[in-house]
Amino acid sequence: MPRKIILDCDPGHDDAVAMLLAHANPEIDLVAVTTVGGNQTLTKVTQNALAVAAVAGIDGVPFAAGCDRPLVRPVEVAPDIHGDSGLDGVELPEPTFDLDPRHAVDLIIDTVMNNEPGTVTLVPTGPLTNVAMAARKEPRIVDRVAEVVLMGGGVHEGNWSPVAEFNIKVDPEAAHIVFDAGWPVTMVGLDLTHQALATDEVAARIEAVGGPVAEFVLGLFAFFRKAYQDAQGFEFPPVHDPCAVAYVIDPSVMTTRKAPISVELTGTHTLGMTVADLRREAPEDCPTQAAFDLDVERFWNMVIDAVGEISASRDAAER
Ligand SMILES: [Ca+2]
Repeated sequence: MPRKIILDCDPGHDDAVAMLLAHANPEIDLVAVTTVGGNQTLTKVTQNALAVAAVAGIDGVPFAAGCDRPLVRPVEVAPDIHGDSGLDGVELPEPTFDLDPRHAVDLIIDTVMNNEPGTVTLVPTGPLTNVAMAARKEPRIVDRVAEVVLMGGGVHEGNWSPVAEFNIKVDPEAAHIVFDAGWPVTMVGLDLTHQALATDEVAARIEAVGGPVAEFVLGLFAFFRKAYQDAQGFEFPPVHDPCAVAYVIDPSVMTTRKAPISVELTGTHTLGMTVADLRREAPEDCPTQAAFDLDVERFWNMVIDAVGEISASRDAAER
Protein backbone atom coordinates (compact mmCIF):
# COMPACT_ATOMS: atom_id res chain seq x y z
CA MET A 1 0.00 0.00 0.00
CA PRO A 2 1.48 3.36 -0.99
CA ARG A 3 1.86 5.84 1.87
CA LYS A 4 -0.51 8.81 1.74
CA ILE A 5 1.30 12.10 2.18
CA ILE A 6 0.44 15.78 2.32
CA LEU A 7 3.35 17.81 0.97
CA ASP A 8 3.38 21.22 2.67
CA CYS A 9 5.94 23.23 0.72
CA ASP A 10 7.36 26.58 -0.46
CA PRO A 11 8.74 25.90 -3.96
CA GLY A 12 11.66 26.50 -4.05
CA HIS A 13 14.07 24.48 -6.23
CA ASP A 14 14.38 21.56 -3.85
CA ASP A 15 10.64 21.59 -3.08
CA ALA A 16 10.04 21.18 -6.81
CA VAL A 17 12.21 18.06 -6.85
CA ALA A 18 10.39 16.78 -3.75
CA MET A 19 7.10 17.22 -5.59
CA LEU A 20 8.34 15.29 -8.63
CA LEU A 21 9.58 12.46 -6.40
CA ALA A 22 6.35 12.31 -4.39
CA HIS A 23 4.26 12.26 -7.56
CA ALA A 24 6.21 9.62 -9.43
CA ASN A 25 7.36 7.16 -6.78
CA PRO A 26 4.99 4.17 -6.53
CA GLU A 27 5.39 3.95 -2.73
CA ILE A 28 3.83 7.40 -2.31
CA ASP A 29 0.22 8.48 -2.76
CA LEU A 30 0.31 12.28 -2.93
CA VAL A 31 -3.11 13.25 -1.53
CA ALA A 32 -2.69 17.02 -1.14
CA VAL A 33 -0.18 19.79 -1.72
CA THR A 34 -0.28 22.89 0.46
CA THR A 35 1.86 26.00 0.21
CA VAL A 36 3.30 28.32 2.82
CA GLY A 37 5.22 31.58 2.61
CA GLY A 38 8.93 30.78 2.93
CA ASN A 39 11.53 30.70 0.17
CA GLN A 40 9.45 33.40 -1.48
CA THR A 41 6.11 35.08 -0.82
CA LEU A 42 3.03 32.89 -0.62
CA THR A 43 1.75 34.20 -3.97
CA LYS A 44 4.98 33.25 -5.72
CA VAL A 45 5.49 29.83 -4.15
CA THR A 46 1.85 28.93 -4.82
CA GLN A 47 2.23 29.90 -8.48
CA ASN A 48 5.41 27.83 -8.57
CA ALA A 49 3.69 24.80 -7.05
CA LEU A 50 1.02 24.91 -9.77
CA ALA A 51 3.72 25.30 -12.44
CA VAL A 52 5.61 22.28 -11.13
CA ALA A 53 2.35 20.33 -11.16
CA ALA A 54 2.02 21.21 -14.86
CA VAL A 55 5.59 20.02 -15.56
CA ALA A 56 5.04 16.78 -13.65
CA GLY A 57 1.55 16.12 -15.01
CA ILE A 58 0.05 16.08 -11.51
CA ASP A 59 -3.73 15.99 -11.83
CA GLY A 60 -6.62 15.35 -9.47
CA VAL A 61 -4.66 16.31 -6.36
CA PRO A 62 -5.97 19.33 -4.40
CA PHE A 63 -3.52 22.22 -4.04
CA ALA A 64 -4.27 24.92 -1.47
CA ALA A 65 -2.52 28.11 -0.41
CA GLY A 66 -1.86 28.62 3.29
CA CYS A 67 -0.27 31.11 5.63
CA ASP A 68 1.49 34.08 4.08
CA ARG A 69 3.60 34.92 7.13
CA PRO A 70 5.06 33.33 10.25
CA LEU A 71 2.97 33.12 13.45
CA VAL A 72 4.85 35.88 15.24
CA ARG A 73 7.83 37.12 13.23
CA PRO A 74 8.03 39.25 10.10
CA VAL A 75 8.21 37.64 6.67
CA GLU A 76 11.69 36.52 5.66
CA VAL A 77 12.33 35.13 2.15
CA ALA A 78 15.43 33.64 0.46
CA PRO A 79 16.01 35.35 -2.92
CA ASP A 80 19.76 34.74 -2.70
CA ILE A 81 19.10 30.99 -2.85
CA HIS A 82 15.91 30.76 -4.95
CA GLY A 83 15.85 34.01 -6.96
CA ASP A 84 13.15 36.63 -7.34
CA SER A 85 10.49 34.16 -8.51
CA GLY A 86 11.38 31.54 -5.91
CA LEU A 87 12.09 29.19 -8.81
CA ASP A 88 14.56 31.12 -10.98
CA GLY A 89 16.46 29.38 -13.77
CA VAL A 90 13.57 27.56 -15.45
CA GLU A 91 10.65 28.39 -17.69
CA LEU A 92 7.45 28.08 -15.66
CA PRO A 93 4.44 26.76 -17.59
CA GLU A 94 0.91 28.04 -17.04
CA PRO A 95 -1.07 26.14 -14.39
CA THR A 96 -3.37 23.44 -15.74
CA PHE A 97 -5.87 23.56 -12.84
CA ASP A 98 -7.17 25.95 -10.17
CA LEU A 99 -6.34 26.04 -6.50
CA ASP A 100 -8.66 24.32 -4.06
CA PRO A 101 -10.81 27.07 -2.51
CA ARG A 102 -9.96 25.95 1.04
CA HIS A 103 -7.17 27.43 3.12
CA ALA A 104 -4.21 25.03 3.35
CA VAL A 105 -4.80 24.63 7.09
CA ASP A 106 -8.33 23.39 6.39
CA LEU A 107 -7.21 21.13 3.56
CA ILE A 108 -4.65 19.54 5.91
CA ILE A 109 -7.30 19.07 8.63
CA ASP A 110 -9.96 17.73 6.24
CA THR A 111 -7.53 15.31 4.61
CA VAL A 112 -6.32 13.91 7.93
CA MET A 113 -9.83 13.70 9.43
CA ASN A 114 -11.36 12.11 6.31
CA ASN A 115 -8.80 9.33 6.12
CA GLU A 116 -8.39 6.38 8.49
CA PRO A 117 -6.34 7.22 11.58
CA GLY A 118 -2.65 6.52 11.13
CA THR A 119 -2.74 6.60 7.32
CA VAL A 120 -1.70 10.17 6.43
CA THR A 121 1.88 11.38 6.80
CA LEU A 122 2.67 15.09 6.82
CA VAL A 123 5.78 16.07 4.89
CA PRO A 124 6.53 19.75 5.51
CA THR A 125 9.41 21.14 3.46
CA GLY A 126 8.92 24.84 4.29
CA PRO A 127 8.35 26.86 7.44
CA LEU A 128 5.98 25.00 9.78
CA THR A 129 3.29 27.70 9.99
CA ASN A 130 0.48 25.74 8.29
CA VAL A 131 1.16 22.54 10.20
CA ALA A 132 1.28 24.35 13.54
CA MET A 133 -1.96 26.18 12.76
CA ALA A 134 -3.64 22.91 11.78
CA ALA A 135 -2.57 21.26 15.04
CA ARG A 136 -3.96 24.18 17.01
CA LYS A 137 -7.22 24.48 15.05
CA GLU A 138 -8.01 20.74 15.10
CA PRO A 139 -5.94 19.07 17.85
CA ARG A 140 -7.41 15.66 16.97
CA ILE A 141 -5.10 15.52 13.95
CA VAL A 142 -2.14 15.05 16.27
CA ASP A 143 -3.29 11.51 17.14
CA ARG A 144 -4.56 10.73 13.64
CA VAL A 145 -1.47 11.62 11.62
CA ALA A 146 0.83 8.64 10.97
CA GLU A 147 3.91 10.78 11.43
CA VAL A 148 5.50 14.10 10.53
CA VAL A 149 8.62 13.87 8.37
CA LEU A 150 9.96 17.37 7.98
CA MET A 151 12.87 18.96 6.20
CA GLY A 152 14.32 21.48 8.58
CA GLY A 153 16.67 22.05 11.45
CA GLY A 154 19.85 20.16 12.12
CA VAL A 155 21.88 18.88 15.02
CA HIS A 156 25.35 20.12 14.16
CA GLU A 157 24.77 22.46 11.23
CA GLY A 158 22.95 25.70 10.38
CA ASN A 159 22.50 27.71 7.19
CA TRP A 160 20.33 30.77 8.00
CA SER A 161 22.50 31.43 11.06
CA PRO A 162 25.52 29.57 12.39
CA VAL A 163 23.20 27.20 14.28
CA ALA A 164 19.74 27.55 12.69
CA GLU A 165 18.25 26.26 9.46
CA PHE A 166 15.98 28.47 7.29
CA ASN A 167 12.62 26.66 7.70
CA ILE A 168 12.91 26.64 11.48
CA LYS A 169 14.53 30.06 11.83
CA VAL A 170 11.85 31.98 9.93
CA ASP A 171 9.01 30.57 12.07
CA PRO A 172 10.50 29.15 15.25
CA GLU A 173 7.23 29.42 17.19
CA ALA A 174 5.49 27.21 14.62
CA ALA A 175 8.39 24.78 14.74
CA HIS A 176 8.11 24.65 18.53
CA ILE A 177 4.43 23.68 18.24
CA VAL A 178 5.23 20.91 15.75
CA PHE A 179 8.21 19.44 17.67
CA ASP A 180 6.32 19.64 20.96
CA ALA A 181 2.96 18.21 19.83
CA GLY A 182 3.68 14.60 20.75
CA TRP A 183 3.16 13.08 17.28
CA PRO A 184 6.12 11.21 15.81
CA VAL A 185 8.48 13.73 14.19
CA THR A 186 11.46 12.85 12.03
CA MET A 187 13.75 15.83 11.57
CA VAL A 188 15.47 15.49 8.21
CA GLY A 189 17.87 18.34 8.86
CA LEU A 190 21.04 19.78 7.43
CA ASP A 191 23.27 17.02 8.87
CA LEU A 192 21.48 14.73 6.41
CA THR A 193 20.58 17.00 3.51
CA HIS A 194 24.08 18.40 3.08
CA GLN A 195 24.95 14.92 1.77
CA ALA A 196 22.32 15.16 -1.00
CA LEU A 197 24.51 17.14 -3.38
CA ALA A 198 23.56 17.62 -7.02
CA THR A 199 27.02 16.77 -8.34
CA ASP A 200 28.15 16.74 -11.99
CA GLU A 201 27.65 12.98 -11.97
CA VAL A 202 24.05 13.35 -10.80
CA ALA A 203 23.40 16.01 -13.45
CA ALA A 204 24.87 13.75 -16.14
CA ARG A 205 22.56 10.92 -15.11
CA ILE A 206 19.54 13.24 -15.33
CA GLU A 207 20.73 14.55 -18.68
CA ALA A 208 20.87 10.96 -19.89
CA VAL A 209 17.14 10.61 -19.14
CA GLY A 210 16.50 13.39 -21.68
CA GLY A 211 13.31 15.30 -22.46
CA PRO A 212 11.63 18.38 -20.99
CA VAL A 213 11.30 17.12 -17.39
CA ALA A 214 15.01 16.30 -17.22
CA GLU A 215 15.73 19.72 -18.76
CA PHE A 216 13.56 21.34 -16.09
CA VAL A 217 15.44 19.59 -13.27
CA LEU A 218 18.80 20.46 -14.84
CA GLY A 219 17.70 24.11 -15.03
CA LEU A 220 16.80 24.01 -11.35
CA PHE A 221 20.12 22.44 -10.42
CA ALA A 222 22.14 24.94 -12.50
CA PHE A 223 20.56 27.97 -10.81
CA PHE A 224 20.74 26.29 -7.40
CA ARG A 225 24.41 25.46 -7.88
CA LYS A 226 25.38 29.04 -8.67
CA ALA A 227 23.27 30.36 -5.79
CA TYR A 228 24.84 27.95 -3.29
CA GLN A 229 28.32 28.74 -4.58
CA ASP A 230 27.78 32.48 -4.23
CA ALA A 231 25.76 32.54 -1.02
CA GLN A 232 27.20 29.66 1.00
CA GLY A 233 30.43 28.51 -0.63
CA PHE A 234 29.18 25.09 -1.68
CA GLU A 235 30.71 23.46 -4.76
CA PHE A 236 27.48 21.56 -5.44
CA PRO A 237 24.03 22.45 -4.09
CA PRO A 238 22.38 20.37 -1.38
CA VAL A 239 18.92 19.30 -2.60
CA HIS A 240 17.25 19.23 0.81
CA ASP A 241 13.53 18.65 0.44
CA PRO A 242 13.30 15.36 -1.51
CA CYS A 243 15.27 13.76 1.34
CA ALA A 244 12.15 13.95 3.52
CA VAL A 245 10.09 12.27 0.80
CA ALA A 246 12.81 9.63 0.41
CA TYR A 247 12.49 8.79 4.10
CA VAL A 248 8.78 8.12 3.67
CA ILE A 249 9.47 5.94 0.62
CA ASP A 250 12.04 3.88 2.51
CA PRO A 251 13.26 4.86 6.00
CA SER A 252 16.33 2.66 5.54
CA VAL A 253 17.71 5.22 3.05
CA MET A 254 19.02 7.11 6.08
CA THR A 255 20.09 6.54 9.66
CA THR A 256 18.10 8.17 12.44
CA ARG A 257 18.52 8.53 16.15
CA LYS A 258 15.80 9.21 18.71
CA ALA A 259 16.42 12.34 20.75
CA PRO A 260 14.39 14.98 22.53
CA ILE A 261 14.46 18.04 20.22
CA SER A 262 13.61 21.56 21.36
CA VAL A 263 13.44 24.75 19.31
CA GLU A 264 15.29 27.78 20.66
CA LEU A 265 12.84 30.70 20.89
CA THR A 266 14.76 33.27 22.91
CA GLY A 267 18.49 32.91 22.16
CA THR A 268 20.40 36.05 21.29
CA HIS A 269 22.56 34.16 18.78
CA THR A 270 20.69 30.86 18.61
CA LEU A 271 17.10 31.73 17.66
CA GLY A 272 15.58 28.87 15.68
CA MET A 273 18.24 26.34 16.64
CA THR A 274 16.95 22.77 16.98
CA VAL A 275 18.53 21.54 20.18
CA ALA A 276 18.79 17.73 20.21
CA ASP A 277 19.73 16.07 23.48
CA LEU A 278 22.17 13.33 22.46
CA ARG A 279 23.84 12.95 25.85
CA ARG A 280 22.26 9.57 26.43
CA GLU A 281 19.94 7.06 24.76
CA ALA A 282 16.47 8.58 24.43
CA PRO A 283 13.61 6.68 26.05
CA GLU A 284 11.77 4.28 23.74
CA ASP A 285 8.67 6.50 23.71
CA CYS A 286 10.56 9.65 22.67
CA PRO A 287 8.47 10.95 19.73
CA THR A 288 11.22 12.90 17.99
CA GLN A 289 14.22 11.70 16.03
CA ALA A 290 16.95 13.24 13.90
CA ALA A 291 18.39 11.94 10.62
CA PHE A 292 22.14 11.64 10.13
CA ASP A 293 23.63 9.49 7.34
CA LEU A 294 22.17 9.31 3.85
CA ASP A 295 22.58 6.41 1.42
CA VAL A 296 23.48 8.88 -1.31
CA GLU A 297 23.41 6.39 -4.18
CA ARG A 298 19.95 5.04 -3.33
CA PHE A 299 18.61 8.56 -2.76
CA TRP A 300 19.65 9.76 -6.22
CA ASN A 301 18.40 6.54 -7.79
CA MET A 302 14.95 7.40 -6.39
CA VAL A 303 15.07 10.94 -7.78
CA ILE A 304 16.40 9.89 -11.20
CA ASP A 305 13.85 7.06 -11.45
CA ALA A 306 11.12 9.64 -10.73
CA VAL A 307 12.36 11.91 -13.51
CA GLY A 308 12.40 8.91 -15.86
CA GLU A 309 8.93 7.82 -14.78
CA ILE A 310 7.42 11.28 -15.37
CA SER A 311 9.18 11.60 -18.72
CA ALA A 312 7.83 8.23 -19.83
CA SER A 313 4.25 9.08 -18.87
CA ARG A 314 4.48 12.48 -20.59
CA ASP A 315 5.74 10.75 -23.74
CA ALA A 316 2.91 8.23 -23.53
CA ALA A 317 0.35 11.03 -23.08
CA GLU A 318 1.68 12.88 -26.13
CA ARG A 319 1.51 9.82 -28.38
CA1 LIG B 1 11.41 24.14 1.00
